Amino acid sequence: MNSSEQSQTSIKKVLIANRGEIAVRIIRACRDLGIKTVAVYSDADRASLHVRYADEAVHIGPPPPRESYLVGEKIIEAARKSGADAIHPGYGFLSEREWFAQAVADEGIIFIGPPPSAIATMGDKQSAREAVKKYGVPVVPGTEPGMRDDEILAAAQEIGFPVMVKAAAGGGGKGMRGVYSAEELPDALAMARREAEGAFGDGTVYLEKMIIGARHIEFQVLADMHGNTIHLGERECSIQRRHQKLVEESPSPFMDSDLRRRMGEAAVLAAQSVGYVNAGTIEYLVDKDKNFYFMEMNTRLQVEHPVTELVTGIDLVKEQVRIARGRRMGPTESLTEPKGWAMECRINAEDPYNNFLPSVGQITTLNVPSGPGVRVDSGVYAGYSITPYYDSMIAKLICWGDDRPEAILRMRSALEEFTIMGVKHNVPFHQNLLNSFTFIAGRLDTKFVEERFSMTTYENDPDEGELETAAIAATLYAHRQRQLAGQVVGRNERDTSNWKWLSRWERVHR
Ligand code: MV4
Repeated sequence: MNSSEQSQTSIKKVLIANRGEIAVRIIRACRDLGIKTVAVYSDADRASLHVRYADEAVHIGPPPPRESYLVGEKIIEAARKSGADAIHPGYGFLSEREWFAQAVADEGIIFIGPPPSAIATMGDKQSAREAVKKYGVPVVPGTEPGMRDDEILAAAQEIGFPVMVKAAAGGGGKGMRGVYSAEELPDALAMARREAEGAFGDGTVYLEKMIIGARHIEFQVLADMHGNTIHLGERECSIQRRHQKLVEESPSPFMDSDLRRRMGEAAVLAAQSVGYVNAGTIEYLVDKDKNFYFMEMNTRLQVEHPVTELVTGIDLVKEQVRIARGRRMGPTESLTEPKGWAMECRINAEDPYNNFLPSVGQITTLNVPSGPGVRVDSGVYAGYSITPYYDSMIAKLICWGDDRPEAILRMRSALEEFTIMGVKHNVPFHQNLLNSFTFIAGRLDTKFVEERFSMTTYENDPDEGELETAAIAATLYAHRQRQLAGQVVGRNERDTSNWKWLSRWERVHR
């Protein structure tokens, strides 16, 4: 036996402490590895796909998550009874609860995720800042833990307004507010503390300089138990609404090789600063001058992981399981250059014409796109009923192309093929977005959807005629070049997606 075999732990059966598309995704990775799976389900999920696809399924309670998917004891009990030797938490629910990871380990069950201590340090956003700072990772200028209010005020003057007040226990945009002058600060601190105490049971807040007009770019990291930590490049997540991501892509149109190397190295250091093991994500803010700042680490598999899979060829869920088994992870080097371009549209049961209001009911017709470069991760089927108990994401449509224009064209044609009837959904939003010059030009920012995007007009884009024309021309030209080079099979003059662009261009520039 060599040393790596000695350190391996056997995993023969995995319980998936989640539901929907991510539970299905994890089941598929386990099947690939020859591992049996156990689903858990609430009353609302008896007929869900993850229950059908798993080898076994255990009922864990009524529909509200607090009475089922969030009850650690029920899930551990289900694992014990079914003889599962590992638990995969997916994303959301119990995936970033230190106590759950610890409770699982205390039962002698493998938690397919990071050590509880890494979840705890990164879960407190202020301790995360301090930890990564010690390893030389750039953070936004801000206050230090334990400061009195007069020190916080002095620090704010030093940093310069505007600043952000953030809850240490917050994250993902929760418990965050902007403060624009010294006069507002005392009230803002008091209010933020009260809210944080109410929402998280921890009133600790801190300040950061407000980075204006920033992009949200995150790095995928993988770390095994043998001291190997790598990054797998970035994901651009700037297309979001109220902190809900809607479109993600990899690489980022904003990225260059040198910036990728520097941000990637910092991401590896950030993971190492907390002794990270398994898959994780380092979130950065990047300003227009390409200064980057560590924001948070997500200590779980993320919704948007498929775009990284498509440009690296690495199955992240399989790597998670291999790592949890104690093996050396498959890839040994950080990503230097991504292969091609991947883009993900989150398909939600939400009405884009009515303020993204969630829609419930039965899916009567479902036509799922497919074809070269098209992947759909979904937990629904025709006849499935969407309930109000869980988030509204029903599928992820992920498209890959040789380059960004091809990924966009494939996404447009896949969105056209997607037919969902019976519930309102946001496919029209994505179609509109992919018609926007701003998006096509890759000029993404986190305010675009909320402040400048509209479903009902063609005025999404500021009139910067030449830039718009250049963006669209470049996209069509790149595609045409591939056609001429014979690299694209089956596209011709009547290609409807090109057609729509041209007719739209004519409308705007008539
Ligand atoms: C910021 C910021 C500007 N300056 N921090 C939002 C999610 C959470 N991870 C932190 N967030 C932000 N932190 C400083 N110092 C702006 C945001 C922000 C944001 C970040 C990424 C994506 C969308 C966003 C929308 C609003 C605010």
